[in-house]
Amino acid sequence: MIVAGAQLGPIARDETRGSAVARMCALMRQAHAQGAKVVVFPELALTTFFPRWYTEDQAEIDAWFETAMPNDAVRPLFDLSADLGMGFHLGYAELTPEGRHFNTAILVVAGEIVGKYRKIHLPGHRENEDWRPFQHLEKRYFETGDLGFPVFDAMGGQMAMCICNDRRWPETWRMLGLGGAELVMLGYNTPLHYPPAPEHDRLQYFHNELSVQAGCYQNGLWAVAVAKAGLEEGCELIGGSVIVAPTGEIVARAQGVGDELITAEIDLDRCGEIRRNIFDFRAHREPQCYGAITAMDG
Ligand code: CDV
Repeated sequence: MIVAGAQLGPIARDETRGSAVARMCALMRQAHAQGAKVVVFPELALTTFFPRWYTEDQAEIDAWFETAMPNDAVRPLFDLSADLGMGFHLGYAELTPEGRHFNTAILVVAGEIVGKYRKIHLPGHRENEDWRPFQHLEKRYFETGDLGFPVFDAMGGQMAMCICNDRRWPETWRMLGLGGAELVMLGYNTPLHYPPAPEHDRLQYFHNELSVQAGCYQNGLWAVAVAKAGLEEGCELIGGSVIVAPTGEIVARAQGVGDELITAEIDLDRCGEIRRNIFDFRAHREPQCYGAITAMDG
């Protein structure tokens, strides 16, 4: 199958959801014209990355969240997906009827939601930290995801999702690998500048690729990892969207930091190249020795 990653350039604070959706519809049409069966959009793709601002006003925060999916603003994407018979992955801020807040991603196939994931590894902090040039308040505005690491039978394969910071954690990839995932879709908003360790700024693109390539290789699966990129409200976000093979090789990579489509022809059966060999879990894993992974947090 051909898969696509639709990197988005910055979304301004005052850009409407309708405008972001129109940009994504254009990219979905382009993906379809190139034969793609599914297109992956980034984390929190409907709005600017709002956790960079501190507020105690819950109504102000809730305005960044979606209370229904689809809703009127997002419906054009669902309609286009149905018209084209295409799949898409979308990240958005979810406010449930019970008042719970999640950083969420969905997989939609031909206009129907077939899978949902809620981000488990929430980076950043809870309180305003004046010394930072921008905040990263995911721990304040979201709850830890409560859906585990599900894998969905869709589009002729085993589909899974994770979100941004999740990609840095080997536990994420192993859970998805053990669940039988063949294709992992993920979006990210990664600032180029990491205030707690600015000496790592020069490594941001490398760490993105390192994490995704390692996850793919060590679990024998494909990934499409897609950025929201560019200078967004004074904060530089990395691009570097990639499609990675089960061998860990990058087969497509975005060149810029704006709206940009990347595509690759992938064969899900190639997961077996790794899973039958070096990472044959059943033959070689020793879970009785891994107790600390679930017994300890640090
Ligand atoms: N949106 C994110 O999860 N961003 C984190 C940053 C803060 C390190 C990331 O892992 O890219």
